[in-house]
Parts: sequence; C-alpha cells; structure tokens
Amino acid sequence: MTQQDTITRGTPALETLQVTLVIGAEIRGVRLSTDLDAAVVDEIKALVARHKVVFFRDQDHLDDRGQEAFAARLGDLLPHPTQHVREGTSSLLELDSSHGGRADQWHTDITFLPAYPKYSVLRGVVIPETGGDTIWANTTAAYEALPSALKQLADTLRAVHSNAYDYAAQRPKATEVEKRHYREVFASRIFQAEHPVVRVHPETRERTLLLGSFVQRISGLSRPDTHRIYELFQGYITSPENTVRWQWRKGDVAIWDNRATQHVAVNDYGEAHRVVRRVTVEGDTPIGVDGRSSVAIV
Ligand SMILES: O=C(O)CCC(=O)C(=O)O
Ligand SMILES: [Fe+2]
Repeated sequence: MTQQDTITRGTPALETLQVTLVIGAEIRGVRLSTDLDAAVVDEIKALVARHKVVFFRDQDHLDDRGQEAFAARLGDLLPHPTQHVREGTSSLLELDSSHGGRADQWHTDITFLPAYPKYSVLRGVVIPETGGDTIWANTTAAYEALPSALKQLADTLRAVHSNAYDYAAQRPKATEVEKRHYREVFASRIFQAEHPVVRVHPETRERTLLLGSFVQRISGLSRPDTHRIYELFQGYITSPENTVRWQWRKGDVAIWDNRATQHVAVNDYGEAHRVVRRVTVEGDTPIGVDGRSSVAIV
C-alpha cells in the first residue's frame, strides 16, 4: 500500500488506500449490504471508475444472497449465459478449483456477448494458504501508454470474441474434468460478438482497449497477423506497471470495472482448494471511437 487517499467530493468520504498509482484501491470502513445509503453506493461506483478495481476486507457477514443483493445495488444482474447458477441465487457463479474453476488466462468477463457486464463483484470463500492471487490490469492506462501510431491502429480495429475457442491449445495442462466442463457447460451454447478494439467508456469517456482471451480473430486479419497484433496490444495491457495483484483473504470482496480492466487468476496453488463466487452487473453495448457499436454475430 503506498498512498492514503481520501476522497473529498460529496459525502460521505470513504477511506481509500491506493494499492498502486495506476490501478487498485482498498476501501475501508464499509460493511457491504443492501442497506448502504445511495450516496455510499454512488461513491463506491465513482471509486471503481477511478481505480478500476476496489477491494474490501472482512466482509464475512456476506453469504451468497447477501452478495447478490448488494451487487444488485450497482445495477441489474446479468447471469452467465451458459454456466450454472448457484442454487438459491438468481445469478451467482461459483469458481471452484476442484471443478475446473481456474480463470488463468487474461480476460475481461463475458466479452462474447455484445453488451457484456460493466461490473463484476467477486467474493473470496475458500482461499489457499499460499498462492491463488488475482491480478488486474488497467486497459485505459494501457491505451494511454501506446505510441500514437499504435493508438491510431487500435482505433480502427475490431475483434471477434467467442466462448468457443481452442480450450486445449490455450490450457494444455487442463485436466479431463476441466476439459469436460468447458465442452459440456461453458461452450454448450456458442456466442460470438464483434467489438471495437478501442471502446469509449460510457461514463469516464476514456478510451480503453477491449481484448482478452475470448478474442478469436481481429476482423480482416489472418490468424498469424491476429496473433501478432493481439500480442502487441496485450503486452501493453499486462505489463507489470499496469497491474495490481491482490492477495486474498476469506471474506474479501473485489469489485472491478469490467469495461476498463482485464484480470487473471494466478494458478499457482496446486491441489489446494480455492473457491470464489461472482456476480456480474449488466453493461451496455460498446461504442468505438468511430461511433460504431459492437454487434452480435451468433
Ligand atoms: O478466480 C479468480 O480470482 C478470478 C476468477 C474470474 O475470472 C472471475 O471471477 O471473473
Ligand atoms: Fe473473470
């Protein structure tokens, strides 16, 4: 933790502690629940817009329904289109390491839908003693870090995202259980969306790179060129200076702006058990710098 940063706009001022200057802040002294004042919810949203991901420790009072009810204060909930919803909830998704729930590729959540979620709210339920951190990257800062020639290139590109990708190629160490889960659940229905590679953020108006592991191809480019261009931009997104790494404790909650970040769950805890649960909040359809919207292909 480097900087104490108290927000002075409006009331109440939540105590925030930036984790890095570029991305990530811990918010202290808030008990997440449906009962929060509208002003507090608005301030949490403003802090998410500013820091891209915010963290809350010690939210052990939250159960699945409590997490979902709190998340619903941020907007309408959007259940994952193919994954099972946890029993007793309307949209909560569980990622359990013993059932293939290892999100160890850099991604933005559910970008194979045209209007993918704006927020994700993730709660630590079972956390390994060692390892199992999550890393987030600021895709707005990544765009800003591009030299102007690459900004201009990115501004003109569009990319096709899908939940049907070559799972075995991307995750060669996946277990049989993980492969079966991918085939039978995750990709049970195929979605494809074409997005601009640079999205104009609807709230901050910032330009932000929209890529991640659901990208199948950059429109108009061959597979090898897609790969090269993807890696070029992805390298700016995932550079260490552009990221924050969170060491989970049980009861932590992270909320990120899914329109301005990518994230990856570090798969470094072997057979230890890790469970996190996520709720996603409906987002709007992206618009590129040329004013063109994202479109559904399938
Ligand atoms: O397991 C994690 O830390 C992150 C999982 C993930 O990608 C998500 O919840 O969207
Ligand atoms: Fe994710």
